[in-house]
Amino acid sequence: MRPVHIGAAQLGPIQKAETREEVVARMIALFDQAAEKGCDLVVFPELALTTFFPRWYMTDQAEVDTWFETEMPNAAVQPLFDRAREANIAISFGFAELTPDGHHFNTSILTDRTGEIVGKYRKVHLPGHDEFDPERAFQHLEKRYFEPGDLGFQVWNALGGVVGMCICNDRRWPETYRVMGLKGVELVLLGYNTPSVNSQRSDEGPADRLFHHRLVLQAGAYQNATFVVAVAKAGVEDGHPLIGGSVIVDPNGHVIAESQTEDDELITAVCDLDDTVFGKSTIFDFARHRRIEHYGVITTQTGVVRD
Ligand code: CDT
Repeated sequence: MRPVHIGAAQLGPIQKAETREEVVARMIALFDQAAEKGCDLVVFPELALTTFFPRWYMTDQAEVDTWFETEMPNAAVQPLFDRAREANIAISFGFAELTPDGHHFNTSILTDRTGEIVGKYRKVHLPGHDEFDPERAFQHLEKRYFEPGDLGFQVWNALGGVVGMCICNDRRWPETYRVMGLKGVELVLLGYNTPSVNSQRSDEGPADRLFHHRLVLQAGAYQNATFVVAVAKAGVEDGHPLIGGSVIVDPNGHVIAESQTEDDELITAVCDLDDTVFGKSTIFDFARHRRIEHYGVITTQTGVVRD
């Protein structure tokens, strides 16, 4: 048995005017609930410290940069790191990263139980567009404000297992899970900000959005025999709704914990990482069953090319 007690700390909406200090206080309140329950790890959403700013079109780079963190931890977030270290609990959360040499990434980190950052992931699949799009009901400007991540899909030895991270839109791509699966991942952590409606078609609403969300998480977990923990920033941010639906999925693809609200809400599950062994050694024993001679186009082309 390799049990890891995991807390998925969903955040409700963060309004544009809310400060990082206010948000970190909410994160600490969720963290304390998780500590009370005996969690080993607490996972927070994508861009956890601010509103989902890529919905706002900005032309002044100085204004854009106000949404980014130049250090991690920094003064605003230090109280969360301190609390985590005192409680001997690992944490993971997402933030906008501005590097010393001027690069902008949509990033998440994993700490160990002492509050040391042991893993960093920079979002690879950036959705949306890079210029103002008057055809859309609202903007999604991740391609404007971020560069594609340059670290790939790494995994880390942590909490007695093999842990990987991805962020939001990455969860829709099977390659994300498979690359980590090929590195033996047993626990995938991800946060997300997913609008409840499609900005480009009015007939795709929250039910479809939640269906697609669960579909990809459950498939990714099952097909790679891994736990997946997906944590929302949810609710209505300055008039723009985001889905909830934070879940913990087991290696059989079953949802074993799910949030019920679109507010700050903690869900927990004890995940025995040994539950990944059966799938990895039978139907998804990659070494025995994969046929890589037929997979070449996966890494040599992006769009569709007819035979
Ligand atoms: N944050 C993020 O990646 N959101 C996307 C929205 C896609 S629609 C442009 C998602 O895949 O949930």
